[in-house]
Amino acid sequence: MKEKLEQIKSQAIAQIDVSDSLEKLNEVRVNVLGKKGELTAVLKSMKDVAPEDRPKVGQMVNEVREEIEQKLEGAKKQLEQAAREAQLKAEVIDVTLPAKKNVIGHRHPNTIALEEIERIFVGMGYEVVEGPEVEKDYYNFEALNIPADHPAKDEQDTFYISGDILLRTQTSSVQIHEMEKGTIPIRMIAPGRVFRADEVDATHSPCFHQVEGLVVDKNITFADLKGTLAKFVQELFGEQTKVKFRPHHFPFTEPSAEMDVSCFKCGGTGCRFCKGSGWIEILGCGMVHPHVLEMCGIDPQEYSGFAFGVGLERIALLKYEIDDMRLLYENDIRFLKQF
Ligand code: 2NM
Repeated sequence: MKEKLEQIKSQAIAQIDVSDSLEKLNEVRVNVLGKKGELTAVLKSMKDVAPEDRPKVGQMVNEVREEIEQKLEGAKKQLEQAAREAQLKAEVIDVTLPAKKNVIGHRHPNTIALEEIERIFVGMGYEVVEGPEVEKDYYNFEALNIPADHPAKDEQDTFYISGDILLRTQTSSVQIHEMEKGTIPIRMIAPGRVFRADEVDATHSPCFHQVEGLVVDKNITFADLKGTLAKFVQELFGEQTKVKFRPHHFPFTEPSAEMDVSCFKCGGTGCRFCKGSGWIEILGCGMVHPHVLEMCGIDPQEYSGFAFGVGLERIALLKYEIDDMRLLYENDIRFLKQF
């Protein structure tokens, strides 16, 4: 019996010594100390030992078990320590390596154009005001002198959320809210996203951006409108830029006009860029209709104002000589990086 126990012990210790993983150590434990293990088998065969020898044999079995357990525990600690050291070694960071470059994208041409426009108007004392993209029919149409049966409503057909809630077709609704507050003078621009039921092509998108401007005060005249907008495009396209006003019609302004700028490519002599005319259409404008002022609670006898609206994409396409609006919405970094 003694020899048998010695043999189990030395075999187990030899196996523990060559175990190079926690799994292998556990195998040894199961094979020797487990329910069906060799040492357990010896214990089970105690009934064959003479009764007077049993305490001695029992003690021997326990000693061998204890020794093997201690050996197992020691080997386990060593393997765990080695694994920790290997992990630490593998995770060493070389702080002298050059850092990875973050790709942080590029400002969108719309953003560049908007920031330029904002800079110009803020420089003239204007406030930048934003408002909701989802609007009531009243603020998008009715308050702008576009009643339910007005043909301009067809032209600006939009997306309805429900009966009288819609996606705004212009940012003028922001100006209406501002006028309703009744704090005059007003000098503001309202940039933002607008929506129209338009098919996508090189110059149209159902969702685009506008910047609309509004000034309301005593004694505001068309001369103020002309001077302000001339200054604006001279800052935007260059000091030599000339402006031309053509009579137009908008329901919310009277009189109304469209403004052209002299072609900044050819200087007005005519080229491919301006289709030979020397002029490029740039924005719509006019004197705020007395009826619009009245609906906002402003007395048109005491106050007057001018307003204008420009398409941000149109400015970006012109300024950066991009010939297809769809390029602005693809967000291809190789395209965006050029501006
Ligand atoms: C344009 C053209 C002309 C305009 C009018 C107003 C308001 F709210 F005062 F009535 N805001 N913007 C306006 C005037 C917009 O866009 C082509």
